[in-house]
Amino acid sequence: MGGVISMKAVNLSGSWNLKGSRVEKNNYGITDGKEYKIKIPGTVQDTFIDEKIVPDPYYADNELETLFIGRSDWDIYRTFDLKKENLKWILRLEKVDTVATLFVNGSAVSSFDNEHRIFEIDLTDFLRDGSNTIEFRFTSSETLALERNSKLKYPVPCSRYMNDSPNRNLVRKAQCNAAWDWGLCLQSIGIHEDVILYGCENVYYKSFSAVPVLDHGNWTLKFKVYTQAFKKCETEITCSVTGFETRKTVELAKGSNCSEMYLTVPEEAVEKWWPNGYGTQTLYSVSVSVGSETKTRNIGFRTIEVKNGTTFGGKELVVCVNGQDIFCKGANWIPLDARSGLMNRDRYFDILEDARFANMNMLRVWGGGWYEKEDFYDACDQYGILLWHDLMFSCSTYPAEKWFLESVKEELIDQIRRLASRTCIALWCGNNECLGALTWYEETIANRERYLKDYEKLYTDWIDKIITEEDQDRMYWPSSPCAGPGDYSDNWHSDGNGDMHYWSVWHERKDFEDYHNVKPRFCSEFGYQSFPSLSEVKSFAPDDQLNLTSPVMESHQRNQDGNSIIIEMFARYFRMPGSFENQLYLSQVQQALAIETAVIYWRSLMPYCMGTLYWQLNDVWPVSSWSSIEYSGKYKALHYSARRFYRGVTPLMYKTGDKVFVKVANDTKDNAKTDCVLQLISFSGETVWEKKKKVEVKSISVEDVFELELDDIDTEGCFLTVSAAGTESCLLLTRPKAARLENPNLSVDEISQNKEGFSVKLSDTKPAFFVMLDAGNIRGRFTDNNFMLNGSKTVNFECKEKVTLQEFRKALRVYNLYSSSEDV
Ligand code: BMA
Repeated sequence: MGGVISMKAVNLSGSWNLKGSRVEKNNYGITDGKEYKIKIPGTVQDTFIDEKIVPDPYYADNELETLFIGRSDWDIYRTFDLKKENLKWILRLEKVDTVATLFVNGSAVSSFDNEHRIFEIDLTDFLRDGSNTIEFRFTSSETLALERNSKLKYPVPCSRYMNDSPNRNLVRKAQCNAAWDWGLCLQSIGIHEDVILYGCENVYYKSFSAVPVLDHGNWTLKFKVYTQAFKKCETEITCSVTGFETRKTVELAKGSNCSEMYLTVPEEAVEKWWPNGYGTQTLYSVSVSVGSETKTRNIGFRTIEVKNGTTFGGKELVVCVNGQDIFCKGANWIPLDARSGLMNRDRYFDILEDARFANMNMLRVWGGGWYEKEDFYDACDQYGILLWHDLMFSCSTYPAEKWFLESVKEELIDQIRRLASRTCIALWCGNNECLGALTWYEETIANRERYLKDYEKLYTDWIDKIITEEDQDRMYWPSSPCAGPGDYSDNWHSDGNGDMHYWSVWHERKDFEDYHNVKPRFCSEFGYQSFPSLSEVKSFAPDDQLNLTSPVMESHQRNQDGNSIIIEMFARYFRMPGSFENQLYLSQVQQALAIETAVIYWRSLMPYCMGTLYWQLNDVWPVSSWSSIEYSGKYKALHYSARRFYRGVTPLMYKTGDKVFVKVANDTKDNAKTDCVLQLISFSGETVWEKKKKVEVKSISVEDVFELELDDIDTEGCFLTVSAAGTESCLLLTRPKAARLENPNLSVDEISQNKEGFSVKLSDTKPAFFVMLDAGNIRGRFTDNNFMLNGSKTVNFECKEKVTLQEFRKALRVYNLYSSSEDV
């Protein structure tokens, strides 16, 4: 028996038909039974938007015009020809979004209600030679959510947002599709991955995982090869990597099989994979053949451990790669776009490279989105970006009833098997803020016991066990934030153990200096909002809406108090910005200042604190939010600051009360030597004094360099700059509104074109602060931005599109603090 195993793939992606079967009232003439073409992978929303049948929901308040799509029911279908050839036919489906029944040649085959699952369905008995029809009958996930809600024994509350779809927590679908405090409601309906039919002889070869383990000078690659055999049979499995190979004849039982194989690779035969900033990211192609069917994937050789021992009197959270403790620097990741039709490999690679540009080494895949596309993980592996990976539960209670648990179990098995080999994934985390959420709602406050019981049932008794069984190589961290396994306290404001989310400066409107009042072991969320830049605003707001409180600007601000917090902080720290444009600019300066204040202080606590991930890297649509990169890909001031404050060896300067502390941090794996220069400079530009010290900073440590009493310093007339290891940073000694700034007479002296884009020469006669160059909607980035200028400087713009010098010159704007209170 056995022998040749081969599979034939029939890709059913491409043009399908679409028609509504229960279409809600709308203004676009879309009615039940009316036929359209739809591209699969794709969604109903993308189809109507791309065809301009409905307006773009990202523009103005058009979102409201597209809500009906997610509330309606749709059929998506096609015909195709097939030669059955006596094969078994398996349909592979991934990211079916979400509530649907599959019909093949008129017979109901399977139903779906969990977007995170991967389905492999045997269609052999339903298919015929010649023409076949395949049809997905989708129903609105909101309808199912409401129905499930009506059947609950007691309420299972979740957080609510503007324009949201209710009871999102009762359907396993990206939670932020239902709206969030930075996202529109776009309850997508469709299929986000290719639909592929596999014709198989005896065996369907599903997938494999390969995980490297280092032991006494050798790597052992642990393989798991997943197959489905249609009858008992023998086959040969071959696993290989970079010239090493192992081969075994295995007997497959009828049904699902997981064959384990091991391959030894001497440690010196491969280069290790390191996170960004710690070494190179060498990846090796691993291949596994089952019979004559071969699959390949890239992996890196590295060990990973998350330490949670007791140090400094509390529970640490330290990510350790190849035996090296890593200071985790980065941000939180939300889905790339609210419209999956606009996601593509280039965009994933661009934004992950943006993270690398800002010296990040970790992103947190936040639990309100989805298990990402392969392109995302490919980019993280390639750029050395570790992942803190939440499971997809967020800001909510969830049911602990059997139907829910079973669905979650299938989802986790599918996803963990898919992602187990990913070099970049450092840990699995149970959820986002669901432990905290136990104290958020009337119902949970009134009966915390009941909800805590359900919480334990879901995350401890159920999910923890599934993860441990499926992935022995990664830590399961129960929740973000939390104090650690077995601790169900609300870790919201406690900083001694595990990870914390620190939101008091934003949501509670505390001063920026309040970041100095907490000493997190690992801060996995803290954020500060800003408005998008003018060109970004213009992409969604017509000219008559260019005002912070216009209806369109308010519809692109989803945090109820967002605008008022930003404006109140202007009043607390800055002179009021004059024009709309300056309000946008200053909000970005303010955001950068807030996050920088936190990171500089928390990095100074290393190794007590071993991670800072700010909220949030990206946006799913153009909106006022906590992101450091605008929806279009343009960097906000914060992203440029992050590039400085996340450098491996960097000066840290902060003011607490009347004292200024100057330190140098080194979170690289090598010891560092640098000169540290501190200067006190007047606002007219004269250096009042200069101090210089040679500093040696060991790996993963911080060296105190200077400590300064401000008593004898004219804090309103001077500022400090510090430079070390090629990075300069500056500190105003009062709130900026009190500083006696002088007119810097900032000027653009020369703009020229070069190989990468453009070069801009700037100069001033007096120090200028938060100098921010802006190239409008021309795609690209500056090599430096949001800096202090005292003299002259040339900054390059790396341009990502074809633009003439004239166009660039026309688009270029330069902002600075002094001019921000002007009316223009
Ligand atoms: C956090 C996140 C998100 C949210 C953000 C801003 O705590 O987990 O749910 O978008 O706050 O409020």
